[in-house]
Amino acid sequence: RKRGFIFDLDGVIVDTAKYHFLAWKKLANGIGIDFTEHQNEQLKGVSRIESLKKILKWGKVTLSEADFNKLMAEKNTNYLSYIATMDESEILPGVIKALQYLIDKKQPIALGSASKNSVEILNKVNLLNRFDAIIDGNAVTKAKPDPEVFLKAAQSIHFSPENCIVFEDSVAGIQAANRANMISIGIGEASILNEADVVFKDFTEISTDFLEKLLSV
Ligand code: B16
Ligand code: MG
Repeated sequence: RKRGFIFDLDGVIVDTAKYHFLAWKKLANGIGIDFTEHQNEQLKGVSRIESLKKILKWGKVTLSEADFNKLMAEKNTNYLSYIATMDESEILPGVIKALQYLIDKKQPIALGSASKNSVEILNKVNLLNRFDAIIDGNAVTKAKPDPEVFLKAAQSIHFSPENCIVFEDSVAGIQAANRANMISIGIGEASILNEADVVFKDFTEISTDFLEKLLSV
């Protein structure tokens, strides 16, 4: 039996949160706002524009539209300078094995990410050709927890939502998958991702037996 498998990018396939952190911290500190790892956690799965709005709110800073756009562009230039250093060694443990298992079983695989840099990142880590479809921040108008990104991903691989399985590391992303009526698999802390159907610490905990079971439920 076939299922549609939808992977989030940041936090599931690669750990780009550390680069987002460095770039957001530089931006925030540059306008006199503190920025902690804890705050960075709250930006996971959140779009670039919503992330900057949150940082400004935390720092009680208001900006003109022109300055807002300038800072967003600067943040991305800075972030991309980190992305430029990425290679296959940054793929999170167990991910390639799981992808390869699904490819061998001829299961369609789509990306469902909030990032507008997803193609660039997948290229750097040499995974672009493993995906049948890429739905990312460039293809959607509504950010997670809105289900748009996952519904479009399902459509792009021609699967109905209830036959799709989503791997996600963010609370907003798990909510999006649930709202899309898909099976949600959390990657991270069970206490944080408690709305997911099932949670694993990382892909090394996901056995091929488990993936096989997903094809038969
Ligand atoms: P960009 P995901 C999300 O990716 C990140 O988790 C989030 O921290 C980031 O702000 C967002 O992408 C937008 O990324 O600035 O590259 O467009 O987890 O949905 O793959
Ligand atoms: Mg993520």
